[in-house]
Amino acid sequence: MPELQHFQRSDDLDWDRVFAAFDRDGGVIVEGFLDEALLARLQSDVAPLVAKKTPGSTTPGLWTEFHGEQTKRITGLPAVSPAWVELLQDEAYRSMGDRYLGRNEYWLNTGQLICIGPGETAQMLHRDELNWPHAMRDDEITVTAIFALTDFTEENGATVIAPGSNHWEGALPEVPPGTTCRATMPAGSALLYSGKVVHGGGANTTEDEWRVGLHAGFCRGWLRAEENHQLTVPLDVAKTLPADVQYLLGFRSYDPAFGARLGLIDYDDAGRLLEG
Ligand SMILES: O=C(O)CCC(=O)C(=O)O
Repeated sequence: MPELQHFQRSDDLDWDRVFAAFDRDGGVIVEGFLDEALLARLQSDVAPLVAKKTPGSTTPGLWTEFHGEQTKRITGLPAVSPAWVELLQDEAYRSMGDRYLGRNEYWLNTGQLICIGPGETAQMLHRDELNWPHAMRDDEITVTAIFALTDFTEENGATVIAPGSNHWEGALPEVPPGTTCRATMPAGSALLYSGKVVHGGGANTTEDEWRVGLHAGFCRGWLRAEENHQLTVPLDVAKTLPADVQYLLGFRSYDPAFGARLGLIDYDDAGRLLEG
């Protein structure tokens, strides 16, 4: 039975070993990624949003199924969760982006809560990089963390993942029986995974348990992000955020070392709009 390697976050965790497992399997679990205080603040920041939201997608067709009829998805979190803004600056989380996408060469793709409710069926298996089929190439264009804000169990919808499928040929390969496992992990853990690994949300077979995950991916700065942060985060709020978070949300222009500049205003850094 395939499985993902688990690590425990600590000051002396060897992150090269973590990323070696990431490279081999396409995903890895780091338990204790969020310390207890940050986990508690995240849970309390999002609780009112989760309570207010009704499950299901407003987009018809395939998306209704993909988003999940018994799943609540909530975006725009930097505007309402100081704990999420803090996590966006976490050194270990950012080291995943720096390593695979290049320092300052990526922005936030998604920062969405995915709350899988009782009765939800398994999501279609997919690769995140299929958001940008024309940009797919050998190296990563997107990498993601799913932070567990509740325990993730086989019963409540822990992510289904095919370890090693990051190396499989083809855009969306067949998933042979027996090649997937579940990313079960205690609350506070993070599943870090490749844009190339085949995965999907799991079925929730419980009567009354919600699986709450924070799906937080990075993509290359020259790609259009899945979430439109500049409309979900009001400008007044954006002005109060740390500069590197403003950059991650696209309120500052993409300006990698080699000189390209994207997302400009009056041919200058969009960040000037945040000043004064
Ligand atoms: O919530 C999960 O476990 C995975 C969800 C996912 O992959 C997606 O919605 O793109």
